[in-house]
Amino acid sequence: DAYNVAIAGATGAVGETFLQILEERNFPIAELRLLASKRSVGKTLKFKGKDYTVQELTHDSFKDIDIALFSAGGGRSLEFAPSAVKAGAVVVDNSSAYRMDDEVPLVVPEVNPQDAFKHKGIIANPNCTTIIMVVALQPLHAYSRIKKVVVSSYQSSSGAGAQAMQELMDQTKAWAEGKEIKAEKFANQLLFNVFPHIDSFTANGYTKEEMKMFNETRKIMGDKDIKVSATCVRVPVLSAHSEAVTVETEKEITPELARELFSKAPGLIVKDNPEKSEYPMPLYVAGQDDCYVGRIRKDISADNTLSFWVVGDQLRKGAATNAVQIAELLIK
Ligand code: A2P
Ligand code: 11C
Repeated sequence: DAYNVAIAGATGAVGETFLQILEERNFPIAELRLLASKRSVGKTLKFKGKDYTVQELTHDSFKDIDIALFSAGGGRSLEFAPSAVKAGAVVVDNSSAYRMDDEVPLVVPEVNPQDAFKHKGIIANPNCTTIIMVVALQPLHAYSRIKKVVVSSYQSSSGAGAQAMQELMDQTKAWAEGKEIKAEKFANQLLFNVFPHIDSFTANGYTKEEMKMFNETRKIMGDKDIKVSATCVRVPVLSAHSEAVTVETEKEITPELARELFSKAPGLIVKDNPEKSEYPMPLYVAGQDDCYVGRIRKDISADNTLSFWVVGDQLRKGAATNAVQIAELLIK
C-alpha cells in the first residue's frame, strides 16, 4: 500500500526535515503534496531526486490526502487541520495548537504508541524539548514511578525555525566582518549570548515553553502526578537541544541501573565516558534520529534522585522523525 501525503509548512525547517525523513525511511508515498504560504508558491523542493512544486495551503488542499503532516505554526493548524480532517486525512500536527485537547492524543512512539489509535482525525506531536526528555524518562518511570523532574534546557536556534537558524549564521558572519549584529527573529542577540526566554511568559513566572514541559510530560506519560520544573534557555547552537535533567523516583535508581535501563530503551543511546571526555554534544547529535544520554550520576542533593544529560536533534526526534514514526504506527 502507498499513501497520499501532504506537508503543510513544507518550506520550513521542520517541513524540509519531513521530506528528508520520509525519504530516508522510505515511507510508502503515492502522491506527495507540498504546501506553504503564498510567498512560496512555485518554489520547488526535492524528494527522492524529483522536483515538487510548492502549492498554497488552502482549505481545498487536502482532497484525497491520507496523511497530512502540519508544521506551519499553530495558527495555520487551527485554521486548516479541520479542513484536512473533513477531507478524510489524518493530521499529525507539530504545533502546540491541539496538544492539550482531551480529544487529541499526544504521542511519542517510544512512550505511548497505543494512544495514537484513539485519534479523531488529529494526533499532536509534542514540543521538541519534551519529546527528547520523555524518551529518557520512560525507561526510568517503567522501573520506578517518577515523582519530580527538575530540568534546564539548552535549546538551539533550529527550535525557532529556518529564519532563526539563518539569523545566528548571519550574526556570526557580521561579527567576523566587523559589521553591525542584527537581531530580528529573536528578541536578543544570540551570538555570544544565552537567554532564559523561549515562548512567552505566563502569570506564574514560567514561560509557555516551560509549562509545555510540565503539562505535556504528564499527558504523554499518562501520570497526572509527575511534577516538572523547567528553565528553558536559548543557546547559540544551530541544531539539537540539550537538557540537564534531575529526576526523583519512588525507588532508588542507581547510576549503574539507570545505564542499563537507558541502554535497553528504544531511541536512546548511552554515551557516558567522562574520563575520555565522551558525553553527548549537540554538534554531533545533530542529524541523528536517536537521543543520546550521558553524565549519569547520583544526585548528591536528595535521596532517590538521579542526574543526567540528554541531547536530541530538535528537527528530527523533536519534530519530524517523531511525526513520521506516528504516521508509521498508523499504517502498520
Ligand atoms: P513560507 O516559507 O511560505 O513562509 P519555520 O518554522 O521554519 O519558520 O517554517 C514555517 C513554515 O510555515 C514555512 O513552510 C512557511 O511557509 C509556513 N507558513 C507560514 N505562514 C504560513 C501561512 N500563512 N500559510 C501557509 N503556510 C505558512
Ligand atoms: C523552541 N521548542 O526551541 C521551541 C519550538 O511548542 O512546538 C517548538 C515550540 C513548540 O523554540
